[in-house]
Amino acid sequence: MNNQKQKPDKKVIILGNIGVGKSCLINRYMNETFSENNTGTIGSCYFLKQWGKKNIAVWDTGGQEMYNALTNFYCRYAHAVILCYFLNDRSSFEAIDTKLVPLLSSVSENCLIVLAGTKLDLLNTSTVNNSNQRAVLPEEARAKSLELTQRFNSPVHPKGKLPVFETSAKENIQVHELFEFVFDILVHETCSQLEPDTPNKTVTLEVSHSNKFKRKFERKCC
Ligand SMILES: Nc1nc2c(ncn2[C@@H]2O[C@H](COP(=O)(O)OP(=O)(O)O)[C@@H](O)[C@H]2O)c(=O)[nH]1
Ligand SMILES: [Mg+2]
Repeated sequence: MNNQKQKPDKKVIILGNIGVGKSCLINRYMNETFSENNTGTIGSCYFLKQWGKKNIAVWDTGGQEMYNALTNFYCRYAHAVILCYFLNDRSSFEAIDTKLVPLLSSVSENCLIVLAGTKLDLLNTSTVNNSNQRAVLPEEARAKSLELTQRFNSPVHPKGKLPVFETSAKENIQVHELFEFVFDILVHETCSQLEPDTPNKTVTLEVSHSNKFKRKFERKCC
């Protein structure tokens, strides 16, 4: 591919426990494909996407404990991190605090942190059994997102949209929206940050911007 020779301007990392569906999200977005028998990711690999005038590298990571040191290394200077959790597996959501956030010590200043619940389609199946029950409520994900946005002083979307998505790579739900949300924010670095000492409960993400900025932001990229 031609753009693989170009140097990336921005770096996005996708993290989450093994099997949450990281590689399938990327495959759905990049190739419009989905595989029921996706093979595990060894170490890390990246894909390039041109967005506007920027080249954005999206790094896929293994998720296994043995790759943690490697993942920590790949997180260096990341401009955005997508933290994935399986919507019907509580432990994968808890891993955000216990396992994933500790890997983020070397990300760029004001790194964008996005939460992505995965396999939404499994919650919609008619044969409801325990394994298909939702284990993470949308409001819990929103609260976690606000906490992380403050902690990392992440940029805020000009329309106040929270960086939280519930996705299905299989049924192509919210996958393009997820990646394009990230890319749009990364190519427009003038997004505002939350005030560092703003208490959680009073945070409003409805930030206003000049019309000039809005026009720039909403312009369709490639
Ligand atoms: N039903 C369903 N299965 C999925 C979805 N995304 C991934 N999977 C399955 O989950 C397994 C692990 O996916 P993979 O992307 O390799 O996980 P990774 O280890 O996080 O990269 C594979 O068998 C996929 O087919 C989804 O949106 N819906
Ligand atoms: Mg993988």
